[in-house]
Amino acid sequence: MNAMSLSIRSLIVLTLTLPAVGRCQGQDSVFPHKMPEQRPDIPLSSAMHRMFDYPAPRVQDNELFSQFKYTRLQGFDYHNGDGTISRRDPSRPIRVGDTYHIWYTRRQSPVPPIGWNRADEATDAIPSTDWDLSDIWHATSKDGITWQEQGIAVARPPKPAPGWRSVCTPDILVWKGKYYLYYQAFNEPSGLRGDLCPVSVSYADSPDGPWTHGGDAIIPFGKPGQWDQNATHDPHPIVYQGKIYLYYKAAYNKWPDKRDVYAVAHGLATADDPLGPFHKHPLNPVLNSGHETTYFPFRGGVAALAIKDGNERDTMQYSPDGVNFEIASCLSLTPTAAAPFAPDMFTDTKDGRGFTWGLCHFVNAGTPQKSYSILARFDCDFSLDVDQPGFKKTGV
Ligand code: AAL
Repeated sequence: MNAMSLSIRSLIVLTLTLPAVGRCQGQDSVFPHKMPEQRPDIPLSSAMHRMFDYPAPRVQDNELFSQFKYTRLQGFDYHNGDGTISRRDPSRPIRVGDTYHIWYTRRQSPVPPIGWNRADEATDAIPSTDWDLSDIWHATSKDGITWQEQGIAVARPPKPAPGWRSVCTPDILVWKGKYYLYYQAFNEPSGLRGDLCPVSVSYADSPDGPWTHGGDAIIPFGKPGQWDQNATHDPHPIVYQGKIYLYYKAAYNKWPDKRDVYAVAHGLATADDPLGPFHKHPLNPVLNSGHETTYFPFRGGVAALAIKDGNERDTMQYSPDGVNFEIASCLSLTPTAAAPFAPDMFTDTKDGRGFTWGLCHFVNAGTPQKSYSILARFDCDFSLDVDQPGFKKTGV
């Protein structure tokens, strides 16, 4: 799969054409068109009835629709896929000078993970899941495709400090010239109660470190019975309205295996200081779907990509205020753990311009017995400034 490149253009896209729905042309609105009025004298099926509830254009043909092209990254060694090394959950890339920087979960263990359902057999050397026994690593690139691994940014602290078992799923904030990494801190193997973990933070004067521990449990769990009582995961900060807007995920009823009542949602916590305190928004949760968190400033509001989990998975959503999200488009083959390179994600812009690429991960790259994940690049067209060839918003 050297320089593997899967082109979504080769897929046939079925285009639903509604006569009164035009192309997106407005400069100020994500939803510039209205559906035609429903005619009460014409009987409708359920499907056609609810069509009139949707703002138009939806599904595709608007500026928050795109397809995705995936490219394997160069420069990362995976030990010939024996499952003993894994990279996943990349941060969003940032550009400093002429260099891109990323941070990510990196597991290197003598054996591949044995599986969450055997977590009670995990030891200090045997990982349960792919993100157990991990550290946060740093890599750099000049072109976003070929990467040089630079080494550990944030290591597991000694037991019993929070995160001694695993630190993973980082994301980055640049705020007033300093760099902040937010990440999950595990005190037990994933699959036991390890996943019921909160967020820690470390900071540095340079993307090259050194990183100083800045706090634990900075997004506290909700009270018993609340949606985020057990976990605050996937921390994902942007700068919006002069504040740090940190989105996070809580998965409830994930462990033990009660998948019939499993659900995910995303919350928002805001702060004036990267080390906190963070204040949870009273309307939390603000997104009802998405296994990981992907948010970016778009026009005057905030857009969010919901992937993998939930009734609204595989949608791009838009909110005029960072809180009240509506589906803007339905997407196919979305990037998992998407981490876009949006140059204005920390500039407190009032006119977010979107992005054309980012990083993501593919899980289960190996066999079930030798499981590991790889990082990949995706290209797309959620940019208001750059037309990506081959990603026309009208589809194929
Ligand atoms: C990821 C993230 C979180 C979960 C696990 C590791 O994709 O959602 O980090 O805990 O899976």
